[in-house]
Amino acid sequence: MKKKALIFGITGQDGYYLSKFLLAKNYEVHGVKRKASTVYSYRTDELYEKFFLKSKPTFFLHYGDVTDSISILNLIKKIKPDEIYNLAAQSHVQVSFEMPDYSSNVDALGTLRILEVIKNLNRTIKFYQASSSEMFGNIKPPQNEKSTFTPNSPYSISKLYSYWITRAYRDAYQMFTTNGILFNHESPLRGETFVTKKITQFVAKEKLNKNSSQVLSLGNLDSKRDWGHAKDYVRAMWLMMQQNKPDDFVIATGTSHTVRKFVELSFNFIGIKISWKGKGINEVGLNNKTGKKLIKIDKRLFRPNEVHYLKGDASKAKKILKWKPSININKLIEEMINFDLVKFKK
Ligand code: NAP
Ligand code: F7E
Repeated sequence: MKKKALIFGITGQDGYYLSKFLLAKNYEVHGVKRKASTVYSYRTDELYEKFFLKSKPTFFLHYGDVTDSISILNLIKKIKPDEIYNLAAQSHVQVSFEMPDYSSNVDALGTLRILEVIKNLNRTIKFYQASSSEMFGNIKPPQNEKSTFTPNSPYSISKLYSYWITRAYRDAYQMFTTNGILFNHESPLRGETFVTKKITQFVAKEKLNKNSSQVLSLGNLDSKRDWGHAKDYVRAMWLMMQQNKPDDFVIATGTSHTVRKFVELSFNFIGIKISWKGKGINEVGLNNKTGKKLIKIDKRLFRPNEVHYLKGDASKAKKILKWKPSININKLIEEMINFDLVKFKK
C-alpha cells in the first residue's frame, strides 16, 4: 500500500518541493488549494501534468482552506492520509503587520482546526507543523530548540501559537505531532516579494539589459538571515515524520549573511561589483565600474519591528535525523539567477 500524504499549502514553494520529494518516495500526494490560488499555480501545474494526468495518478488537488473547518474535516475524512503537512500560511512577515487579523486566523487558528479534526477522527495520523525561526525574534544567535522565543510580529506570534498547540496536542492526546523550526529557505520558486527572489530577479534582468533605468528598492540591508535551500529543508520535514517519537527540530545551515551581502553575491554572479554610497535611507548601491545606480532604499520596506540576526544551530537534527544541508548560499544564488535568466529570456 502506498503511503498517503495530505499537504495544506501545496501551491507554495515548500508544497512544490515536498510533493516532488514524496512522489519520488512513492507516496500518493494530496494537496489542498484555495479557490483563489491562481497566481502561483505554475508550481502545481507541472506536478499535475506529470502525476495526475497519467493512467494511475498519484497526485491529487482538492479545494479547501484552513480558515474553513468543514473543508478540513471533509478532506481528512475522504482522503484518510497517513501524514499531514501543514505548510499553509500567510507567510509574509511584513504583510502580517498590514493584515494581522487575517494572518492570525490562518497561521494560528488554521493549525488548531487541523489538529482538532485529527483528534476527533483518527489520532494515528501524523502531523507536521511549519514553525519558523521568526519565533526567536531578537534572541542572541545561534538559536536552537532550547532558545527562548521572543516573537515580535503578528506572523511570528501566530506561528508560536501553532508551535505550542502542536506540542499540547502531542502531550494531551498522545498524537504524533512535530514542529520543524525552519530558518529561511529559498529556491528558484520562492515567492516574488521575499527579498532573495526580489534581488535575483532584478539581477537577471540587469544581465539581460531588461531593467532600462529601473533601480531595485530595498528596506533594511543590515538584517542577517540563515538562508538555505527549500529542497534540503523538505527532506528534513519528512525525516521528522519518520521518527519513532515525535519531537521538535531546528533546521538551518548555521551560516548567516546580511541582505547587503546577498545583494553583493548576486551581482558578483553576473560580474558586477557593488559599491555602497551614502547612509541610512539615502544609501545607494552603484555599479562599481560604470557608476550606474542599481539599489536604493525605500523606507516603506522597513518593518515596524525587525528581527535582526538569525543563525540556527541544527545540531539536534544532525544527530537524530542525520540531516545536513547540501546546498550553500553561492549554489543557491546561482540556481535562482539561472532560473530567472531562462524565465526572462522567454
Ligand atoms: P508560501 O510559498 O507563502 O506558501 C504558503 C502556502 O499556504 C500557499 O500554498 C498558500 O496558498 C497557502 N495558504 C495561504 N493561506 C491559506 C489558507 N487560508 N488555507 C489554505 N492554504 C493557504 O510559503 P513557503 O515558503 O512555501 O513556506 C511554507 C510554510 O513554512 C509556511 O507556513 C511558512 O510560514 C513556513 N515557513 C517558511 C519558511 C521559509 O523560509 N520559506 C521558513 C519557516 C517557516 P495560495 O497559493 O492559495 O496563496
Ligand atoms: O525578509 C529584509 C527584511 O521577507 C528577509 C518567510 O519565509 O523567513 C521568511 O521571512 C529580510 C528581513 O523573509 C526587503 O526586513 C530588506 O529582515 O525575505 P524576507 P523573512 O521576513 O525573514 C521566515 C523564516 C519565515 O518563516 C517567513 O515565512 O530582508 N528586507 N529589504 C526585505 N524583505 C523583503 N521582503 N523585501 C524587501 O524589499
